[in-house]
Amino acid sequence: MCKKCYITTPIYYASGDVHIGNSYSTIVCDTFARYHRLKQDETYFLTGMDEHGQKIEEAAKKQNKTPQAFVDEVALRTKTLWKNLEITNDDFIRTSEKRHTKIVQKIFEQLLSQDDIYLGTYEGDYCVPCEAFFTKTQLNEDGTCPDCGRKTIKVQEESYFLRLKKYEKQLYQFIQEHEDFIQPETRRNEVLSFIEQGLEDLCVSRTSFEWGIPVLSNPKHVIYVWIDALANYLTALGYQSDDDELYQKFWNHGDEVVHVVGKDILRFHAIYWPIMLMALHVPIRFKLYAHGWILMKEGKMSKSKGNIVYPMEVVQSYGLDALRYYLVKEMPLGNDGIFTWERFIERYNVDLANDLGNLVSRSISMMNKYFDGKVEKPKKNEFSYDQEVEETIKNTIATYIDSFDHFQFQNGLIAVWELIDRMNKYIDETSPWVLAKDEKQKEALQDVMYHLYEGLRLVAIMISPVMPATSQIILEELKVEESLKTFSSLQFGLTPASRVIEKAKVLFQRLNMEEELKKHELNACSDE
Ligand code: ME8
Repeated sequence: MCKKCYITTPIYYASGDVHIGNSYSTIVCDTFARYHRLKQDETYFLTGMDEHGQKIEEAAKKQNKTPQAFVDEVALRTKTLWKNLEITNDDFIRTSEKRHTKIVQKIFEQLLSQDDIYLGTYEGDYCVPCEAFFTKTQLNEDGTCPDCGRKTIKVQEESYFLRLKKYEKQLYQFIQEHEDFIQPETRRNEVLSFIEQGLEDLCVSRTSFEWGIPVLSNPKHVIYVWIDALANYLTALGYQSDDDELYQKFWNHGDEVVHVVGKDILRFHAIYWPIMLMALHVPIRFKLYAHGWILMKEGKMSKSKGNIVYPMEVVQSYGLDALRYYLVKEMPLGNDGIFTWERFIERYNVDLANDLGNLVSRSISMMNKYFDGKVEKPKKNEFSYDQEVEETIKNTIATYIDSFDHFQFQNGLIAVWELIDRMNKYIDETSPWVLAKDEKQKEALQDVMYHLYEGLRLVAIMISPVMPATSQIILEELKVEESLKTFSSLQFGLTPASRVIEKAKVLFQRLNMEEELKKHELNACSDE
């Protein structure tokens, strides 16, 4: 079934370079996009940058740059990073682009004319040295600034507000009626209980800084963060522009719209965004997948803790697929995962070098040794294990599809690695080196090779959204023909015959834990 799917990442703040934590959002979205393309779904994958706001204005000032020049540089570095991580996004939206700012102004004016936005007074606590406003809940317990710890002062500022209260009931009902709107369920429950406490109208403009989209009818105000940022999901599709073909296709008439967000920005997407759409009379077509954080040993990654890991650091030492595998596999949807070099190297050695790498090299070497690289479909199964392996393959494919369809990549990969383990065990059970000594066992030996060949072919297809390069190498080494690399060929026994490459590449070279940890200037640690 061919579906039209629109997949988005959060747009990243251009206040600094993206690290391994934010890259996680992009890598899982890329996995999802690649999976949909594998299924032959028509897929549109969007990522981008959130370029306005006081923090960015300040960061630019510190570097003696205009905010625009500052964000231009960050955007360029981010685009290059996505290219290096082989992210297959179809578009890269920047909130300082005209195509975005024009429509955001239009949306704001529409909401204003409908009285969904009104002019009021924002009262808040302001930290003078930090030049920042804070809400009551953001302040330290003694009322001081959460950033610098100094006293804050009460200030009033004329601001526009978006009516959230007006839509509170409608939103609550919508979430209750659409069980899969917010996933996983724990996050959905959090949002419902937040709404139950009552919503306050949201301040959506500021007069205290300039780097933002001016309100068209009152330009001393700039549109404050969330209306600007959230609208990217529509402006990138050409919503309300002269060319809204993508909007019509992927939003209005699309089959699946998925916004992937970290847990810290779930509320904005689960509350402000649907309310904005309700007010704009745009259908709420999206589902939200909220993921947890990648934590370091010391907790969340932060510049002050000095524990930030940048993705290229990992890629340069261990390759892209190892990074992609680790991030996708180690993070259960909705919960936090952990990144430590020790854990990363352990997974690299066990899952990639030992389990997958060995299976590929052992299998290809035996196919060459015993049959000159030729593999043929056997007439019958020779072993009781054959049936078991076929059964495991069938179950693995079913679990994989069900998991990947529902953004549960970790479960899908666990199933694939169980199959890899099963095949490694199958080699031990059938002992091909013993069969090879007896000419009468030739068909039995051929049968074993075929099961390994098919198992590997299917593993290679299933890992392709996560580890595209590794998948491609395995498929090439097995000389799988194009028609048998597809989603619809995820089935045991479709290969009539093949001739594999003479010698397999070492996919993942085993690493020495101590040496690697030394390189990262970290001591071996128990990370949990
Ligand atoms: O929030 N582990 O941008 P952002 C996993 N501009 N995810 C992490 C993470 C970590 N350690 N650290 C950050 C913004 N993230 C807004 C979004 S969307 C209309 C506007 C995730 O650059 C975080 O949860 O601060 C968020 O989903 C994303 O990176 C972008 O964060």
